[in-house]
Amino acid sequence: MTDKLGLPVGTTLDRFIMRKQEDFPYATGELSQLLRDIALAAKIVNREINRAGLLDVTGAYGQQNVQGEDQQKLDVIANIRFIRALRNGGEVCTIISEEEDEAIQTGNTKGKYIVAIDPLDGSSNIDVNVSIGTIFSIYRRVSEQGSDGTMDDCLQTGTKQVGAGYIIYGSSTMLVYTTGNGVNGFTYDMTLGEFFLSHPNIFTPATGKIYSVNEGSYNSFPEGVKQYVNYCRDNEYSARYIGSLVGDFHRNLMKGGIYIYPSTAKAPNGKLRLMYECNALAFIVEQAGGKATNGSQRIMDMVPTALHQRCPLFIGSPEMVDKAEEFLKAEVEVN
Ligand code: AHM
Ligand code: MG
Repeated sequence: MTDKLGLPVGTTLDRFIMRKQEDFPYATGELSQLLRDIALAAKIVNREINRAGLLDVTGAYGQQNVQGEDQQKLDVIANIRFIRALRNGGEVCTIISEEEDEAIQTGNTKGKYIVAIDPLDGSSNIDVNVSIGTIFSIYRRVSEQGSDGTMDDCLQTGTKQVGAGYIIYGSSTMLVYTTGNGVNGFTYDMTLGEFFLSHPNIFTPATGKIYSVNEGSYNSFPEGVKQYVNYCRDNEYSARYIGSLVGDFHRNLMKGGIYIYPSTAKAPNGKLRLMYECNALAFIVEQAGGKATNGSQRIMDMVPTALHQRCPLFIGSPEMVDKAEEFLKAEVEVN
């Protein structure tokens, strides 16, 4: 099995990134280096996650451990690790993170790139040994190099992403990413400390039989979403929802399915964030032949107005997303 470049399964991530770069004669190698920085931080975070139960890093931030030291929650640790790796790398001028209120200037004013990151998604699963993930998007800055990144650099539409990916810390750890030329997945070999190409050229099935939505909130779903969920039930689809977006998304990407986080009474704009979660996964799913919308509009066309903006998300196999949208459209027409 090979990827689009003919690289065989078992190729290391480093070699893979290098080969991709060779295909662009004018590439400076900065994006390649940035991806390596992310992979390095992922290895470190993976190590912390694997030892979580032993390290007093689970539980709420602000608590103290038995030695009276401040505990750091794993998502705070992950945030620190990724920011440090990106700052040390030098290619990124500005980072926006789900864990930070404001944009972080790295001080690398010559850096060409902006990174948007959810360092550790699936907070409710962190303490209980269920799959969690990191999600990232990479943008090219629009302002001149030589100063800090601006709000315009940070608030670009999803179509401007030059790269996006996620790391899933699950039964094995995988890094899946795209730079706009297909999606490839790499599995981490802990004994060698390397990611190896294991899932070249990922394509998602056009349709599937898995739906992932928090049905506990069913009563406050919009009518169209209720009807789509009823349609899934009537057709005996499998409900699969672990409450870790990366885990639910990854399963559906591989097997065919739809993930939905609609607007609810508690979360009128949905819960997920456009810049840290939705755009990256939308880019990946589209590159894999899938679809991502907010119910009526393509996620990657949404114009962001705030760093922490939320939006509903319908993502996965294209025919399933289309079907869900049909129900939503019918609801709008009735009203
Ligand atoms: P987080 O960024 O605080 O971790 O929240 C995002 C997570 C997603 O991973 C998951 O799909 C969703 O929240 C689950 O939310 P809910 O418990 O409302 O179903
Ligand atoms: Mg999150």
